[in-house]
Amino acid sequence: MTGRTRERIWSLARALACAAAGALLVGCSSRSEPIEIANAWVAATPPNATVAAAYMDIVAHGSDRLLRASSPLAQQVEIHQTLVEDGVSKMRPISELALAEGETVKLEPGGTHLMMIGIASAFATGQTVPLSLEFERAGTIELDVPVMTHGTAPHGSDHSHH
Ligand SMILES: [Cu+2]
Repeated sequence: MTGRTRERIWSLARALACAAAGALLVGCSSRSEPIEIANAWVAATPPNATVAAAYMDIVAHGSDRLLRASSPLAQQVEIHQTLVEDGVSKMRPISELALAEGETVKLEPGGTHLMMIGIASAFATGQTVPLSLEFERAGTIELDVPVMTHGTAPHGSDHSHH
């Protein structure tokens, strides 16, 4: 058994133990995943759209940087910031997104988001969109992101289970 395999089994065992103990106990959060993605969604688009925006919460357990993103359904995916200049809201591409340790970075409407440019076809509710995020340290994380409309999209972890 390699050290890496042993490490994986150990972290699985710890994750199971944590789940049994109640996953939200302080000190019980698994540190095996350097980056966690939560509440990811892609906004549904009008029928003839060529762009779509993706949103999510990125939790970094160590400092990291989101270097680039891609999707087989878009020609390119840019990291965008929304800025208000002279009262007009504008989007501007940024080359990377810094993540501080322990911080949750929210990609949300009106703020930072991923812009999918040159999408193959419109995105409708019920569909999922593959997204690949490349982090400097955590490596590549593949996601299947549900398409939602603004009204039904997740707003954060305070939306707990019923
Ligand atoms: Cu944008």
